[in-house]
Amino acid sequence: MNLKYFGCALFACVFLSFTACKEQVTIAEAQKLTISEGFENPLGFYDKTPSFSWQLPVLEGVLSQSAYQIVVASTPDLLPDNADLWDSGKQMTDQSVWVKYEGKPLESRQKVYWQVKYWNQDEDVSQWSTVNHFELGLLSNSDWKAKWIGLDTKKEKLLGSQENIIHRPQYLRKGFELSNDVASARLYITAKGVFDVSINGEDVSDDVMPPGYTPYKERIETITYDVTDLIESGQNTIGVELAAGWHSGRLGWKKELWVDTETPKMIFQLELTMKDGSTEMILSDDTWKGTTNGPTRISEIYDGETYDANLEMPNWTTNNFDDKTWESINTFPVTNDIRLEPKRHTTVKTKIELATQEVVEKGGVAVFDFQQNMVGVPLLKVPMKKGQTLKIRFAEKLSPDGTFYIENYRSAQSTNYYTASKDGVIEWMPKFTFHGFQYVELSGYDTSKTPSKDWVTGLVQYSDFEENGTFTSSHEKLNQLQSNIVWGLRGNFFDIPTDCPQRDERMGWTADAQVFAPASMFNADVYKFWASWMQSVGESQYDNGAVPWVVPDVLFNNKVSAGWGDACTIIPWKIYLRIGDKKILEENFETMKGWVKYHESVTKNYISKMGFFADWLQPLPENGDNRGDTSKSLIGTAFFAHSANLTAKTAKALGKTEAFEKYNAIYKTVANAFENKFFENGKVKGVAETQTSYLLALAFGLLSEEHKANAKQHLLEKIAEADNHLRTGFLGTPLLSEVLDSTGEIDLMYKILFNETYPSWFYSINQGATTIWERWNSYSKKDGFNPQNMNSLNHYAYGAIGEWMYERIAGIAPLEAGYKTIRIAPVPKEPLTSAAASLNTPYGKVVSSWEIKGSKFELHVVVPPNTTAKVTIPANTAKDLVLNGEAFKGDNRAELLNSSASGFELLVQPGDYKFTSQL
Ligand code: RAM
Repeated sequence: MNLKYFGCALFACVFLSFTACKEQVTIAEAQKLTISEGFENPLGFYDKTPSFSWQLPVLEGVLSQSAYQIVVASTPDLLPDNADLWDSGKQMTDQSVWVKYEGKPLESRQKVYWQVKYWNQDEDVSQWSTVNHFELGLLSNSDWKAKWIGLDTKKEKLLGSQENIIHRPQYLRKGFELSNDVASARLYITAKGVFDVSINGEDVSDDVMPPGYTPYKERIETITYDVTDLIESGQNTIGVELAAGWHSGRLGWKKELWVDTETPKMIFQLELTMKDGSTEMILSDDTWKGTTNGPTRISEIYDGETYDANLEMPNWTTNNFDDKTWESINTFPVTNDIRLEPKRHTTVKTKIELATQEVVEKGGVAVFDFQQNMVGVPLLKVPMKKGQTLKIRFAEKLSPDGTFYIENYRSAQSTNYYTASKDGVIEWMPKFTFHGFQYVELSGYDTSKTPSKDWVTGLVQYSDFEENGTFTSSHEKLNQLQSNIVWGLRGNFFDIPTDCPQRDERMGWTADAQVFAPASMFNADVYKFWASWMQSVGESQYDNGAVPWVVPDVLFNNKVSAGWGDACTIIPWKIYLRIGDKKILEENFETMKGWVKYHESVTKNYISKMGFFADWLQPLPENGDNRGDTSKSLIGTAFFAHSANLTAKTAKALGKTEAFEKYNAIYKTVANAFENKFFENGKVKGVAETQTSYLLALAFGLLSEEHKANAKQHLLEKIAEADNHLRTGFLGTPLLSEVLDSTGEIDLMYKILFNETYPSWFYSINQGATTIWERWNSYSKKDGFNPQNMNSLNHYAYGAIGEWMYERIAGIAPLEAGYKTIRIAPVPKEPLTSAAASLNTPYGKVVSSWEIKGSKFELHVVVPPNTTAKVTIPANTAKDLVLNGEAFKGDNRAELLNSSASGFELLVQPGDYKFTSQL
């Protein structure tokens, strides 16, 4: 294709004038077309005012975009010339991401086709891109003709491990007959609970525990499936398994809520278009039948699943099944108080399969070790005898005597049972629960067989996003830290950002989320994941502006905490910096304002009375408290100022000048009050002097210019007093690298990061960690487990350091929101001799990879099209800089901006560069 166009262009060049030739030059088309938060050709899409993004190809001759044209139509054959929904016309701009749709209003079910072309820096025009498409889901409750259905699962009064009411999983089915052939079929479905749907004996999808977890009293997400290929002409059968999930399980700690959870319900709307053009709908209604006498007896997120193969109902999702003993079901109308909206991020899926690394058997009990702490379920292929019950237990770690360490699961039983109906190898995996574990223990199998590794496979489950960046270095422990961060992400992005995946929490703790969000954005494509959860944050905000501890709010305790509720200002802002899409700011601006107002309401003379978790889990607290030594009032006031500042910045980015002035003034006033109350000449006064108190003051810009240097000195003293170790908890830790870096103390930050002794990141690695731990001392080889049972071994918060590893060790940071301009500024230090990162930005892949070879520093940089990069190369600038093997002279691709004592600073256009400097 390209060649053909090139050929034409060449031909034209020979025969036509130069101007005419320019008109003919056609360059390769735009790639990676996505809509809104990065969706590729989605079905059942949520956004009727989407934005469009594309990437320019990596090609000689494509440096930047000078214009674009987008065409949007209701059928593909109308493109590109007869776009009936929108033709943007030629827009003279370099904007290639987040271009808002401005065409005809779109509606539920609508199919939309689009393509784009661009003009490069020389006004050469590209070919049209391939045609991409999306189809909207059911956007409003009035689209639903179906009813909620379900059995009364309360009447059995079955109680669980904590006297919580257990709703037995239910099986719902319906047969229907079609007299015509189907041209297209869409299934719209969701549950108050979690579901698994089959049609004519086929699984409709491999989604895990859909629809996921939102503030169910406000909004339940709906899922759309294309089931055209599953529908037969003639007789058909639908089968839906429905379990309690997050909706009707014992989530959180409020016992009084579990004793009377609402019965699970399901809603189903199958819309069929027949080959003759007629339409038909199959709905959940009173014609369905149900039973709770199926094989899955109990499913509970914390406690696990119980399965009895004797109760299997072969073919129950096919036409060959008799349901006359099944009950009729209850129906409930769709009301307007709970919004039904298409899911706005991806469902959880099985993403990785881990093989067992080691099996140890003793007295009929076999322990399978994955040598990696993971989250999901086991796939079991185990020999059993009829009537045996297999007991399946989990642990993150073994106690020194080889027994399972499960104290840290607290009340979560995390145990599955499988009863065999015949002799032979069973194949089974739990369906409506998940576990956090490294070890699986089996007992109750056929002990005449020797356990082997293939009995258990670890199915790693998380929201279906792709990994988006890589980081590696010459240091094994730093690489292990990177791996632990990524496993923390895989383990705690289970539809919502969870604090931990294994004990009786697994909740959307807000501080954990805000400290880890930036690191997550480097490692995975999680913009839609965060945007979706931020919607839940907004929906969970109380009328007075308070943002709860966890989202969705299952604690219902009306309590707030500084540094926790501030997730509502910090996450949108930090994501905006990495993505450049103002939508995340627009969507969260009101929530931010409400939260700042709430902050204000708990102050006296701008000094905060907001307390709570403070610098949570600070190591070696003098007061012995999990909340650390830093003053709560100091922390509250610092976050009040910081949230006001981020709200001001947001207002500015959104062009809201008046709001900017207002929030900026609040920020300044609070900062002033903060300094007067807690500092004197840059030294903490009146409250405990801690690393975190200085970090907050410096990171959030709360001190007057003349006192900053002093404050930094006092911080350095506190760090020196701790023998150059950190003394920071959840709130202080992410600020450590930021402050030490921005104040020129990078050597010290390296020292702290590469510390091997407690407390440090490598300490846990030296103790065998394969994930990030909740505490700096969750476990040690010498002293064993931390005595507190609040001791998760998979808690991503301290993985926040991943942000600095990418931005400074490897050296990739956004200089302008969304990496339109990129800062490549690695800071190579001992003990590293090399480090490398790559990141898929909205514009394409950025690479920064360096290596020290003797006195030489080599830097490989890739800058994607339509961006520019400021590249800082450490060097002895008296000596030559070499670019791609030749002495660097500077040209319009790479231009010298500055050379200083520390190195060269260059402005670099898109392309691939290998620099060599002398150190
Ligand atoms: C713990 C959670 C979470 C933390 C809160 C304060 O129970 O696991 O990590 O944010 O407490």
